[in-house]
Amino acid sequence: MSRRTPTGPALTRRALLQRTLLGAAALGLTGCDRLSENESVVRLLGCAETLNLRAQRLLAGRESLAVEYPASMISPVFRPNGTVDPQTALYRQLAANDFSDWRLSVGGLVQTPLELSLDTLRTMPARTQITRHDCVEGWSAIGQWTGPVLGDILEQAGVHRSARYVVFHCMDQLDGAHDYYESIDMVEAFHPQTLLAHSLNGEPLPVGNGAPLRLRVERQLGYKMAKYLKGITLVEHFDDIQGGKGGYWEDRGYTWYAGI
Ligand SMILES: Nc1nc2c(c(=O)[nH]1)N[C@H]1C(S)=C(S)[C@@H](COP(=O)(O)O)O[C@H]1N2
Ligand SMILES: [Mo]
Repeated sequence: MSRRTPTGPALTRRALLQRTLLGAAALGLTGCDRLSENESVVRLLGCAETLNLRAQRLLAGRESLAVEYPASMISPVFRPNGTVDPQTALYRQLAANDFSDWRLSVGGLVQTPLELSLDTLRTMPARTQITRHDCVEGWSAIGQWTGPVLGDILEQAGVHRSARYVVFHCMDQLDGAHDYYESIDMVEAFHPQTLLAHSLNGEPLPVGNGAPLRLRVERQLGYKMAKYLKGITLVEHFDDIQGGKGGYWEDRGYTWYAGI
């Protein structure tokens, strides 16, 4: 996996894990300190993941920014991956009308549920950022994303104090049976680079890359960046959503916190 940044070779996952465990030991973190006592591999990975999240937040800060690149570094082709042309009836129908009937619903633990049209989202104050996308399968691409900051939309809806996660519901099914979905915590949701992108490289999002709207969570791996959004819900926990692990790939074994 390419992990190079302008500041030098970045960490491999293994190095990050080692560093995380050392850092955690140095900081005297508790809770995952019984790793030697014959814990199962799954438990070990679970602990390592928590340490990864905690270490990133401790060492880099809640507000640390992902690297942004100059326009000259934009990849000529931003490879579409995963679902590239959703076949669900809902998506086919909405795409046929150029998404004029599509609405993004924002609901769950909010004061004012919202239904936002693409026109509304396109005319909201937006942020543009050029970032590198890293897929767990081992490829990267640099693209320019534009769209409203998720935090602005959440503020508009008024997040209830009991909300702990934002869940993203998608219109595609990789296996023909389960909707793709993802989730992030409130720190990630209100991060200044977390966008609902409607444009890639200055053009409306192509179908391959998630039209009409997709999530950008720049400090995490590609699978967190839900494409083909239809709704967002604020929840206290995600135990009762599909497999209960917080995402389509998480339900199939990937880690929930996919920090780069
Ligand atoms: N709805 C949906 N979102 C998705 C996926 C998908 O299959 N369906 N694949 C994920 C993965 S693994 C990656 S790497 C990125 C790919 O984004 P891209 O198609 O713009 O390259 O989208 C992520 N978001
Ligand atoms: Mo990916």
